[in-house]
Amino acid sequence: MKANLDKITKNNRALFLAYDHGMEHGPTDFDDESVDPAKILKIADSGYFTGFICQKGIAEKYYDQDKNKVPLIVKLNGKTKLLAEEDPYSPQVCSVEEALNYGASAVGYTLYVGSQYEAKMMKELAEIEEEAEEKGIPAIGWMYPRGKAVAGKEKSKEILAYAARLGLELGLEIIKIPFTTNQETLSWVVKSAGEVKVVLAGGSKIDEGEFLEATKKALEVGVKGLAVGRNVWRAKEPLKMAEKINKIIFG
Ligand code: FBP
Repeated sequence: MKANLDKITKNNRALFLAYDHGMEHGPTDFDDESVDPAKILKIADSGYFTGFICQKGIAEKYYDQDKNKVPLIVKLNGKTKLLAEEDPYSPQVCSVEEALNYGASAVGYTLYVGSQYEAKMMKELAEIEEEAEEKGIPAIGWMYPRGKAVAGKEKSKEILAYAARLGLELGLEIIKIPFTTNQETLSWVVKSAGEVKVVLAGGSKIDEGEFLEATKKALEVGVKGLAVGRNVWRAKEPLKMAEKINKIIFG
């Protein structure tokens, strides 16, 4: 069955609100407002987003399939930053089946391209992709170059394009790559990904104007949108920031 991208895209573009940081970084990214999943889900449900990304625990306890309008995207793997391994492995912690029970419209998985555990993660992601396709929902890959083999080259044109191409070869529908402002790199990444839609992570919080400008520039070379966290929910006024990003992406 062909995965249905209609639910999580609009006019072939996407804007996802990412909120899986509690597992990846711990609560250090949060303040008194953003530490509360209910408040972030409210921002996600504002109408500006085509998806809300979280881990299974938040999906189970906060996402209400009858009330929430924003489509749910469940991250199926994750790790903490406490071990800070040079070659990271991010184990699967949720199945496609479980994500569907929470009402997921898509599933996500982080693959650390270049890590010594890359083969293990490729296998897990390939199995997830197969099952997601059977169920008709899209599989989204966080294609993040990381590990000794790619140290210092994580955002190079060649390595980022390789990570993007891997997403196409593995059968993914959307790939998310680390935030970069280099148009030449992004243009080659987009070409390398073929029919797979490329979205950008937001990265650490930066100046709002600078972030909006970078978003515009990324779209100019074929990037299809963002899967952004901190640059929205740590903005002075998250809803206003969401509205501005939405305007840039969807017009
Ligand atoms: P941001 O827009 O806040 O960067 O979120 C994107 C994201 O990929 C999250 O989904 C994830 O939790 C985090 O960044 C991973 O960060 P890191 O680069 O430290 O692994």
